[in-house]
Amino acid sequence: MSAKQFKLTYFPIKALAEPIRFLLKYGEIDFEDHRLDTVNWPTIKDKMPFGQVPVLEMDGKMVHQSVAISRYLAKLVNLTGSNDLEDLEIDAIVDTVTDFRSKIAVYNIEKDVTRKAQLKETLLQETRV
Ligand SMILES: N[C@@H](CCC(=O)N[C@@H](CS)C(=O)NCC(=O)O)C(=O)O
Repeated sequence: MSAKQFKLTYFPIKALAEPIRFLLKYGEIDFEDHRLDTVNWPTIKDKMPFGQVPVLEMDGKMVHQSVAISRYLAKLVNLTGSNDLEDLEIDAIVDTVTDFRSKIAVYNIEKDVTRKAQLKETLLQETRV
């Protein structure tokens, strides 16, 4: 589809990179799926924009922010709405998923057992419904 060379850099997990991988696959765009060895991350971090991943390189140009990358790729593979209102609805769903994911992330990284149990209760009884 595109003559550009794509390289996606992320950790060896799905998380924020998986929608990008899905879109590239959907568009039959060849890409290097570079899954970082987490042990080497401290030496790589400084080379990444804002010290984070996922990062997509297109002909060597690095871009970051998973949702911005996904929006760009959605346009590239014709997976956008057919008008501004449909685009708004798509963006609203994406932002809702992002909100939900951040709350789950807070739960996942919590170390305190009592606080973790409270967060789980809130997730199940309030956030999920
Ligand atoms: N809003 C950013 C968040 C990126 C982010 O939080 N990346 C994490 C991995 S999920 C990261 O690079 N963590 C390593 C670090 O900050 O040192 C996006 O959606 O791309």
